[in-house]
Amino acid sequence: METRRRFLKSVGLGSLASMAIPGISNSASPPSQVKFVSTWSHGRVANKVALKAYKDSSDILSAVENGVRVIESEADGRSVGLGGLPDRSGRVTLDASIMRGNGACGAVGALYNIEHPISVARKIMEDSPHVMLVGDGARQYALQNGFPDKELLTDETRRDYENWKAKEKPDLPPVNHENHDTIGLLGIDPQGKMAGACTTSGWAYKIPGRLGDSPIIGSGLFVDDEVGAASATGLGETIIQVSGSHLVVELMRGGKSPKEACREAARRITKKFSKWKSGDVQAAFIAMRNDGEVGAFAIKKGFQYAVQEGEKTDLMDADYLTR
Ligand code: SD4
Repeated sequence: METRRRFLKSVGLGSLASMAIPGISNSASPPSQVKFVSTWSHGRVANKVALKAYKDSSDILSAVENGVRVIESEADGRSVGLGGLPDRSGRVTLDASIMRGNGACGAVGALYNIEHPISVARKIMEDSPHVMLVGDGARQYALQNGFPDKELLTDETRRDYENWKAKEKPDLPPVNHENHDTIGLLGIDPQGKMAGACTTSGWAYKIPGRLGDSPIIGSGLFVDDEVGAASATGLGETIIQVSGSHLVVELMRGGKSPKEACREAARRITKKFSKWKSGDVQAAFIAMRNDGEVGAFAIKKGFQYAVQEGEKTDLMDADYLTR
C-alpha cells in the first residue's frame, strides 16, 4: 500500500493514494510472524491464548476460536458467554460468528445454556450444510454434537437482573464502554491465511429473540484473505444498518488503511443515523489488512483494542469521532 502511495505521489497523483481506486488490488506480503488484534482490554488475554493455540495447531482459525473461548468462560465479563447479562426474560442468549479468509463461515444466534457459542458456530461451518442456526434449533444442534448443557447466569448476574426488573421503569441500558465488552479477534499467519471470531451475549435486557451484529457475517465480522478482516463492537442495531465489518473490508479493498476504513465506517453510522450521535451510544471497529497492518476507530471515547505481534502485546486507545 505504501509503495502504491509513493508511486502515485511520484507521478503527481498523491491525493489519489487515499481514494478508492477500483481495480487496484492489495498484493501485500503477509507479516513474518503471526499477528492478532482484538476488542477491549480482555483482548490481551485472548490474543495470548490465540498465539499459544496457533503454536500448537498451526491453524489460524483454531487460534482465534481458542482465544475467544477463554473470554466466553470468564464469569466477570458482563457481555460475553458465562456471566453475560440476560435478556428481559432472564435468559442469557449468545450470538457468535467465525470465518476463514477463504469465505468459509458459521454463525449461531440466540443460543442458550451452552458455554461456547463460537465452537458451535465452527461446528455449523464445518459439519452442517448451513451457515447460521438460531434459538432452539441451534441449541438442539449443539446438544446433539456433544456440547454440554450449562446455566450461564451467575449469582451476580441473577442479582443484577432482579434489580433491573425491580425498577419502576426497567429499560435498556445504554450501549457504551461500561457495559459492553464483546470480543472480536482477528488473526493472520505468515502464509497470509486470515481468520476471525466474534462472540457476545449482546445487549443487556434485550427483547427475547433479538440478534445483534455479532452473529451476522458482514456486520460483526468479515474476513477475506484477498484484502483483510474486520470486526465490530457496540450497538449492533447501528452496525447492522451499515453492514459494518464488510464495509470496512471493502473500504480497505478500495485503498483505505485499516484505521481510515474503520473511521469511515464509524462516520457512516453517525452520518446516516444522526439520532445515535447525541446519545450515549458506542460502536467501534477493528481491522487488519492482509499485510498485517491493523487499525481501529470508535464513535466515542473509551474503546480499547489489543494487538499481538509475536510475543508482544499492546493495549491501544482507539481514536474516536465524538466525546
Ligand atoms: C451487540 N455488538 O449485540 C454487540 C454488543 C457488543 O460490546 O458489542 N458489546 O449489539
